Amino acid sequence: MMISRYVFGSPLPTMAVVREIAASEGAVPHFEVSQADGRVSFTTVLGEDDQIFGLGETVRGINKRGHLYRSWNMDDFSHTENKPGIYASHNLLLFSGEKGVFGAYFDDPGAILFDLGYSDGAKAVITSENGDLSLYLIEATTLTGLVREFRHLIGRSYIPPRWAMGYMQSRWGYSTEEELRFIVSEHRARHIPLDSVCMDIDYMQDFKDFSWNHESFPDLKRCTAELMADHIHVVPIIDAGVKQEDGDPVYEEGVQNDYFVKKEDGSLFIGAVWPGRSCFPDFLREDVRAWFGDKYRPLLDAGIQGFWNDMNEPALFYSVESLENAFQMAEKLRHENLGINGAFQLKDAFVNIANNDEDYRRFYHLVDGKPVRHDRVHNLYGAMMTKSAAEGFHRYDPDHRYLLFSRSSFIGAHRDGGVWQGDNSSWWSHLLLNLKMMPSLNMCGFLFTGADLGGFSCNTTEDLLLRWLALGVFTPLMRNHSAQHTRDQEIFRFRNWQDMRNVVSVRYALLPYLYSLLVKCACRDEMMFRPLVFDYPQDKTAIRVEDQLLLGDECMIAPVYEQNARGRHVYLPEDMLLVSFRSGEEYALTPMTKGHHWIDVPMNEVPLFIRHGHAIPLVRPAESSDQLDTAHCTLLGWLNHSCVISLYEDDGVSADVKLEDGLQLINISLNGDCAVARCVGKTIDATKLILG
Ligand code: MIG
Repeated sequence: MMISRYVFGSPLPTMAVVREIAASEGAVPHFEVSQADGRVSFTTVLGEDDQIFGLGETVRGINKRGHLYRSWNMDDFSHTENKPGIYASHNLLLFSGEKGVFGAYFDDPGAILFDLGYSDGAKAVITSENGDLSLYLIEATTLTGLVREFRHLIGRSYIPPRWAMGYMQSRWGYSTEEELRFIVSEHRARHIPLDSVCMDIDYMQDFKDFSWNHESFPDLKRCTAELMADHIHVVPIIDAGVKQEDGDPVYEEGVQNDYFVKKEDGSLFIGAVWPGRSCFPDFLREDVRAWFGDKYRPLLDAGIQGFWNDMNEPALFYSVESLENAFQMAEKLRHENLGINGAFQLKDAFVNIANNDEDYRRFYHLVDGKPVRHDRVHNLYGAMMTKSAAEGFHRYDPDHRYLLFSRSSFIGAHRDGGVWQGDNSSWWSHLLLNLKMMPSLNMCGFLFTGADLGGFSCNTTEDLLLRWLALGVFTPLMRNHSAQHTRDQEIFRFRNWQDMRNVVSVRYALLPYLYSLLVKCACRDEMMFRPLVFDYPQDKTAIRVEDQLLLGDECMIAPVYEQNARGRHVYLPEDMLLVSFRSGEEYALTPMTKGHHWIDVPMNEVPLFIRHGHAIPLVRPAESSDQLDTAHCTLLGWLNHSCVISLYEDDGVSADVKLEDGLQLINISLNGDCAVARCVGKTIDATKLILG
């Protein structure tokens, strides 16, 4: 048995895994188990050089050893190193060391503490705070093998439509049809490729879910149709909280049918988000998911094909109760001479009204008809909202792929949609954090992911956006998004927009390759992005590299992530071809040998490494993914023998994805100093291949 399951307490359903595994009895391998105060802890001894991977979307390094993390989905817009976690709970750990590898998945929808060599450097202690969980132990001989086993357990990853891998422009603040058109035309006029524009909360009427402002969007259907004619998809946001307002159909139906979460006394739990006082659908219930999922219909009818779901941790600005407590505290302190303690008490009384632990204990879900206090299942909320939307889209149109990405997630949601990495900042360190989250998310099944390019909070700089786009070229979700009141961040706002445009064109040249890779990885339970340790476990240098990643079986990426740098150090674990892209059509090729190198990376270049013996296809860039000509391609690579490469291709939209049906084989034969490539239905230029 490659995966075994051990049960503690009475686990609540999470829908994370799709394969049933009978519970094992007896001692748990690898861990010492201890139970106290309702908690259960799992302790494993770490060798001096052991590494720990996993935890999906969170802060800090790829190797998680040496710090404390906590699974507790949280709307935290400051992704700094001291944080225990952010919006997601991905409770997978992979241990790797002298004695081999093993994996552990803690299937628990409540809070879990991961003390990974923090309190005691030689131990990892994982504590389930509720003590009710299934622990899955995964055995394999390699890290890649562990991931394949685990991914098989949790089911096939979400596959977006191909257009979703085009460039997206977003900003919190776009509020009118004119504004969307302006953004699009500024891209089109400059030939900056673009496939989608996102609408943030300002398109709504008073921030009410599924409404839109009819003054700003007098005819949404016509607007989306016109933009679609220009190959642009409009992608609106939907928030978890439903405005409490008489007359609002979502609110009224929710109340009538008892679809919102309630307090112990049976009254509605009221928390505030954008629209002020709001109610929260009990997404853990199937009937509520079906109801909410159908609410997307009017927007779908208006021609919308994709959504992003936000605030689904769920985020709470305050609850009626927490606000009242804060006012009482303020009242109490009002006439006092506030010294250090009093002053902080007053301030904290208000700061703590948001996302307060006590509020998450105030309301209940119905699980199998029985009330379950929210904190016990907290980390599932976003995933169940994603499921609700995904199932709604499927009912609406079972024949087509949909675009969906969420802020909060739990393992299981990787089958229904993607995730964006939340409110990062326009900091260079967050470009690197974006890179580091990619493989961790991939391990947990989330392939369609990316971060807000250029950074969400704070003001970006030209060079940061340019370098960040050069990483975004490779991430499946390639979206420029920024917060209200920050500096304008669209490419066309900048002096060096041409360089940025050329960087985006690299994405379009690679798009068929990247989409093929995503589909293959989804269908084969593989990672698109891997840390070097996965492929070179014996290479003492490679196993510690955290600022380069393998991409597919063919490539390695090494973005520049420091301001004013004009190059960087890279470690090549084997001979590779450096492709220095100046655009999707212009590039220099430099064969390089295994070892340490300094590479120059001028501001207008995107570096990509291709492993010796491999090749990838490149198409002519276009201004939208629909306009790409995939019948013609150019191969890039460095080959010393004939080979066959495979490429998955389909219409990019039909729901049913079967890998076998879309795999095309490109035969490359080398004859002396000449390469010839053949593939049915394609014209292939093999003259750029480096031979030898
Ligand atoms: O409290 O909708 O992460 O992308 O722009 C902020 C406004 C709410 C958080 C999302 C961000 C979005 C913003 N939202």
